[in-house]
Amino acid sequence: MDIYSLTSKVVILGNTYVGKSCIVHRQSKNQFSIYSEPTIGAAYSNIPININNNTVNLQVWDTAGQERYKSLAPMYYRGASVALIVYDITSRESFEGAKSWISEIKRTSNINIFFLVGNKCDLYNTRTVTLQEAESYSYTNNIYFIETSARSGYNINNLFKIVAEKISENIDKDKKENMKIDEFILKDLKNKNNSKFTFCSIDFCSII
Ligand SMILES: Nc1nc2c(ncn2[C@@H]2O[C@H](COP(=O)(O)OP(=O)(O)O)[C@@H](O)[C@H]2O)c(=O)[nH]1
Ligand SMILES: [Mg+2]
Repeated sequence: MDIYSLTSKVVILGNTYVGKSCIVHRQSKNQFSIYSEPTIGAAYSNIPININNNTVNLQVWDTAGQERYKSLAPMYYRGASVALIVYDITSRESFEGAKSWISEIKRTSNINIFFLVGNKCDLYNTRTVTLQEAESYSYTNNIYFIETSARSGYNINNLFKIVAEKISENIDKDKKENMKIDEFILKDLKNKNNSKFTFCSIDFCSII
């Protein structure tokens, strides 16, 4: 039985043709088609992931080629808690694109969980972006990094599982912080019962 079930908006962005729609399709339908049709309109897929008996519903928003128009992007990532920024490991241009997506989203949103996703790693023979370069960029910018292949399915499950884990960890952290305040109030109430009056205002509690 679920202890909790939560829904979180996840946005997938990056240059056109890097495999964003195929990644979502592979995870939600376990299928891959080389004749990927452009998404019609903005589409979201609900991807439920089980983490320690809790369900994290990832509401993954994919664009329909509007990623070409960067000015439209904030419409997609508004309210999202995680951003997956995809590039194609055989296209240096798409890696540079991913970096500019990351700085743009950091500058204009509250999203603080980023994943840099190097897709098409089945084409490793023709890669132009090395693992080391992408790892070092991610490390410096404090974001997660993973290489995937929507074509073979490599690391696709892992990617969505780690995304759900990070969302769940964030929720747990918030819960623990709230608990600290509750415990403090409880302790104070006990003091009151011990006859000495102690005043505990919420403002005071919240800065503990
Ligand atoms: N070899 C290979 N091709 C891929 C992979 N993922 C996507 N593609 C191909 O890349 C093209 C663009 O994919 P699509 O998902 O439409 O890209 P989007 O524009 O980023 O949504 C399509 O022809 C896909 O078949 C992959 O992991 N490996
Ligand atoms: Mg697409």
